[in-house]
Amino acid sequence: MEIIKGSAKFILGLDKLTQIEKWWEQNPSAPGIAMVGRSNVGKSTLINSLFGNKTAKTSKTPGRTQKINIFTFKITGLEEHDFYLYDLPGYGFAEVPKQMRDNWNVIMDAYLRGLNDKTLIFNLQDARHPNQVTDKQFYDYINPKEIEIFLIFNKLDKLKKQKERAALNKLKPDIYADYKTVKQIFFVSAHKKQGLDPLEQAITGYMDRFIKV
Ligand SMILES: Nc1nc2c(ncn2[C@@H]2O[C@H](COP(=O)(O)OP(=O)(O)O)[C@@H](O)[C@H]2O)c(=O)[nH]1
Ligand SMILES: [Mg+2]
Repeated sequence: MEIIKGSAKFILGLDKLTQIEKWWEQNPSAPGIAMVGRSNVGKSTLINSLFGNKTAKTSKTPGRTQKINIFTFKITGLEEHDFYLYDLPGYGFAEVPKQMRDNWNVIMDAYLRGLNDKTLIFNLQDARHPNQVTDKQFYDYINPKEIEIFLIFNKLDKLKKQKERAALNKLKPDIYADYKTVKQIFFVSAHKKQGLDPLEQAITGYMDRFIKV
């Protein structure tokens, strides 16, 4: 099974509490994946690498508007089903204005309150700078909600030395121990399209299972 490249279509952007509540009311058991991470960590690049080159551009909003952008996508062999991709608002802008942080919380709270058990949350982090302050804050925020997270370390191509990669790999047991919400860890370069096969297999495998329950 594969994600059909170019099948992703932007359907809508949500930035209001009532819109998000309405979305979950109308789509209570929609199977999908959601991407969240610090700004600049490579979310758009990963989305484009997984779903086809022009996917994330469709949703490009000027400035720093924080929105949940929703796409549908298709998987080979499961063409009759629509799956959902949620590009969640990034966190951890430098000098983030308080108003924006508050807005992020409002949007994310509404999204996570309605979240069904058929949506996988992927948290992207920079392989060179794992576990930054704002990443930790994200986990502090997510922990009490008992939500499962799939952690993706991106920009692996920036770790040139085998030693650096080995060091990152050695963090794995600590991460699983420290963050109970982390269920799987992936290492990728969205830019160089490296390490994407296991990630894509995880996505298609889960979507396949979700439509059968
Ligand atoms: N070297 C490298 N650069 C990357 C990778 N993924 C993204 N980038 C770069 O990081 C910057 C931010 O990427 P973007 O996808 O816009 O991040 P977003 O803010 O999380 O959506 C861009 O300049 C990308 O080209 C990667 O795997 N390797
Ligand atoms: Mg982006």
